[in-house]
Amino acid sequence: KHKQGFTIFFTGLSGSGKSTIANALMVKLLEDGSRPVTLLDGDVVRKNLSSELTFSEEHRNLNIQRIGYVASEITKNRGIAICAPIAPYAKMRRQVREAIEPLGGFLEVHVATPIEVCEERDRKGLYAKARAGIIKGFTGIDDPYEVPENAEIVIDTSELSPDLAAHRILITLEKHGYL
Ligand code: GGZ
Repeated sequence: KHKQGFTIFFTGLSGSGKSTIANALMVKLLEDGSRPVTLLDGDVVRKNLSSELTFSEEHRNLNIQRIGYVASEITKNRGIAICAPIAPYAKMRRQVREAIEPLGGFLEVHVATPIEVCEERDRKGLYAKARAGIIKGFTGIDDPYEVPENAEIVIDTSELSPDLAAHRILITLEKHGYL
């Protein structure tokens, strides 16, 4: 009892599978039932917390700063925060990590599904729009994604199902003593 809180911070391209894995993980953590779980999904945050922001570097960074702040408060209060933004910039990912690590656990999960696979899926038709120049500054097409170098977990959803991915994360959380 009185375990510390922790944050699971997903990062990866649009369509890489972050939301699907994050949701599967949330279900498993809720089954465990010991602590409240808060999911801060990229597009939900965009709608509710960052609705005035664009996808410029400055605004993406502000978006990640907000997500990081909410996650740090949850972690401090011994809850579980699951964040699932693209978070394309290493500097911001490091900033969030450094803010949260003193308050509890922090686990970075790089959903490293190849862009060819994300684009092939194109569940929202956004890659087609980006290729056509209808959306400008789309991550991985004409906007940067800085590949994480210190993620605790790397998952490629073209090789691993969302459920197995969530299971792997759960095992890692146990190994770190967070659960
Ligand atoms: C990247 C974009 C863009 C651009 C709209 N670049 O697959 P989705 O649709 O549902 O998730 C993507 C989401 C990315 O928002 P984040 O808040 O996660 O990004 S960041 O961490 O960089 O702040 C995508 C949609 O918004 N989307 N335009 N230009 N993704």
